[in-house]
Amino acid sequence: MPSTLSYDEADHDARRARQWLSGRARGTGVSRTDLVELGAAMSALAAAADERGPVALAADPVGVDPGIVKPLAAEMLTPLDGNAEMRWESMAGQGYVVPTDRFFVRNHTRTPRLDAATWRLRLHGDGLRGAPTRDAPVEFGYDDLRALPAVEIPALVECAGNGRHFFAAQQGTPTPGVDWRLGGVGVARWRGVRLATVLRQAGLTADVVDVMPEGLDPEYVTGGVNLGRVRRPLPIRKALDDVLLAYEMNGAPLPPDHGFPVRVVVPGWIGISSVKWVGAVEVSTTPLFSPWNTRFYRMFGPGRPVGGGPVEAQPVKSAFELPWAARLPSGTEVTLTGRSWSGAGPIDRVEVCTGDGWRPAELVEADRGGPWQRWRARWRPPTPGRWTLRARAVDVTGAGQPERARHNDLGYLFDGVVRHPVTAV
Ligand SMILES: Nc1nc2c(c(=O)[nH]1)N[C@H]1C(S)=C(S)[C@@H](COP(=O)(O)O)O[C@H]1N2
Ligand SMILES: [Mo]
Repeated sequence: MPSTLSYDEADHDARRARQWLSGRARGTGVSRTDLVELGAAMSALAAAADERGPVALAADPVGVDPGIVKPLAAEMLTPLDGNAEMRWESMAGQGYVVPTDRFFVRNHTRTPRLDAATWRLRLHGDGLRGAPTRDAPVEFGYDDLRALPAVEIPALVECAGNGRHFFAAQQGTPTPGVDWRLGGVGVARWRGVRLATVLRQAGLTADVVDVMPEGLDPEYVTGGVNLGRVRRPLPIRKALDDVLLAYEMNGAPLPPDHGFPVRVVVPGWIGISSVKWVGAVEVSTTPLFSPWNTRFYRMFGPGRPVGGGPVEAQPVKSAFELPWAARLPSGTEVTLTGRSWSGAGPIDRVEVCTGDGWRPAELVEADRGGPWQRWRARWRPPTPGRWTLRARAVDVTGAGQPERARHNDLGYLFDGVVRHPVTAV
């Protein structure tokens, strides 16, 4: 179940930034200027970061992506510049979780092939008081982790850029980055050991501030600059709360594309926090930085703080389990199904609009309190022609979905009501 703790993200972020500027924080690959002179320049960098050529796609039903191991069945996944977006219609009639064959993939480079037998998780940093001396690394093998107490939770992983397409398509303000519609999200059952268990076993000092997991996939090079391995710090409070080191997804060992042998799962937080193929975790008594919390995955733009605002929890979104665009029979009653979710807590209520005002959707009771909520609503398209379907949800914190999402230069956290086109025939 989602955590009920709330974090003052802005507070933690501001503290990080103050310590950074006073020279008390560290971050390889991040310069002081990055934080002082952020703004438009950062958008340009991010734009360069996403300038990777489109992946050639065969017309046959199973696509191949050179950076992704699993087959991309055309009815389940749409290739998107080296990533793969889930097709929402493939969730109709499915259970609570997204089957692994259609779970979205977001890779900065490519899926590495790792061997669990030789894999090690290395914890290091001045926040450890493990043997033999402070600052010495502590290692765990795959079997060591599997021998620790296990937990299994349904958790939502969503790309911060999910819905970015609609900044351009609905609001006329395109932003750089992967052009996700709404399929950059999924809920899976993740089994593993709590990061807290491993951190405590390694031995924490009393003054730990941040922990930073790092992936074993290739270093990320963009615009001729090597930004190193994918990594992003987490405040210790979140790290000790509901974060998992997961080795199973939906009852099977993690598949290569989703982080084999072990990945981090940070429920409700932007996908980049859930580092795949984790190899090291830095534990630090001073705030940590990486390009993934300074150049990318911050809110830049008019009305945003100098240096950008933090991005941690996902906002509220809703999606219909229908093709884009859908064809439905006119004059016949159909059951529209969909799902809504929020990183801040469970969904409280959902409404749909088929053109004649908002009305409540019927919620699947079994999903109450979980990371996402299935719902349904009946509709009889009155006449042949084009229709627009809309859905919007409110979570338990009272957060809802505006008609128009607030702009940010990198196109994160789109929470606007999406207008889903339907042709009735
Ligand atoms: N090591 C590593 N971890 C990573 C990434 C990556 O490229 N490398 N991508 C991140 C991003 S941006 C997202 S949205 C999620 C996607 O997880 P998935 O591919 O299992 O759906 O993984 C995150 N973890
Ligand atoms: Mo992401």
